[in-house]
Amino acid sequence: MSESGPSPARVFLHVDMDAFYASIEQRDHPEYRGKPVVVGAPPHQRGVVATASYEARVFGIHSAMPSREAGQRCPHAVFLPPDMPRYEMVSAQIFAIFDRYTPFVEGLSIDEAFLDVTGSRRLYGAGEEIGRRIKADIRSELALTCSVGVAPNKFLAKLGSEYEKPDGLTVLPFDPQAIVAFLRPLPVTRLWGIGKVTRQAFDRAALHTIGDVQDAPLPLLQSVVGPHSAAHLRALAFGEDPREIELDIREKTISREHTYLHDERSRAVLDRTLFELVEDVARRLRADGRLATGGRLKIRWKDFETFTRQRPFPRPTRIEEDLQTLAQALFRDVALEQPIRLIGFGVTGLTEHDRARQLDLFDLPVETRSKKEKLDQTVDQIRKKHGPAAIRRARLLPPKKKKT
Ligand code: TTP
Ligand code: MG
Repeated sequence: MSESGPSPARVFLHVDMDAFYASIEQRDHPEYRGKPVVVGAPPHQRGVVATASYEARVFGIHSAMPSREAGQRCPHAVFLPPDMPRYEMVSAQIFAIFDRYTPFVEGLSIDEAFLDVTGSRRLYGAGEEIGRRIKADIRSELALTCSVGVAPNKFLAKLGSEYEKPDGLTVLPFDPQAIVAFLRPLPVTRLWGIGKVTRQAFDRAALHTIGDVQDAPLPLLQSVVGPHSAAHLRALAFGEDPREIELDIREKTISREHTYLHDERSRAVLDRTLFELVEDVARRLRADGRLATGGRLKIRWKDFETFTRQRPFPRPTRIEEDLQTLAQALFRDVALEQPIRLIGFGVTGLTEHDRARQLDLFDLPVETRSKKEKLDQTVDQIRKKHGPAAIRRARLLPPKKKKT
């Protein structure tokens, strides 16, 4: 059985962006293209390399290496501080591309994900074709490259994406015998969960390749990694991995909308409704704890025709004022050609709090941002205690529409 032969029961993809932070910097600053680029701490300070461009990797520079050492290895490299808000934004765009091809997407980090495309093949072709399309979308829309592995399970898909980096597309065998043969010569370090200590234990037991693990009697494996892990590792050595995609069950958007009893044509009334909807979205976003990367306005006209307009925030945010500003800007651009039935606002591309938090280190002014967040929290607390009407924010009136 191969991907092109009888249709395999399950098909997984693993997609991993190439030199992610460094590639974004080279894309956005043409003068860095073709040059060794190191993203992370500067070479004369304590701190480490987050990632290095492939040109810098030639000098032996890699993630987590002290920047001082990177500076010694390649003094003419371009050193750049991480720009997390920008990388988060690109990450959201990449995940939006994955979402086109399957609802079963498991994000592993800012730049990699597993996709279960088993059910997508009817629409988009075999796994290899889906991998090709995703690469093409990422290249044409975001001007970035990634590496993709196509395989019957998650473990093998990840092996595949690492197999030919950068800009690779690797389809692993789907036939069990061919899988076993493919795995045999690979070093044991390719098995998941093999860290340094385990590796030494493997070395002592003369288990160097995945083939050695396949051939080892179970008691030997148990003596090396313990009874629980032994069965798991042996299964992996034979290319078996029963794990399913773990969905991030939290919604990626928070939105609210309002339908008028009578179609509305007064901009003042519409502004007011929108303001209150955004207030509510902001409150729910704060309770959620994540940051939004974009905002979306929804309008349904009297004749039921519906449209949405969206725009990214300058940086991921959960500050109410940012949401209001964006919502007003989006609505200001809408010409009221007919009365409105429904108006709605939502935030999109919600991203994890922790990861995005680091952005404050590099994206000043932190002071102002945290003051605004504190103000938002105080409003929430007062409302919780005394009810929603206890405090009203002064409405920031949208600027007058430019005469055209
Ligand atoms: P990786 O996918 O591990 O690395 P990469 O995308 O830079 O390079 P490639 O996949 O082509 O080998 O990590 C993704 C990003 O995560 C990376 O660009 C920077 C960040 N990162 C760190 O900040 N610290 C780290 O130790 C690692 C490994 C990554
Ligand atoms: Mg990567």
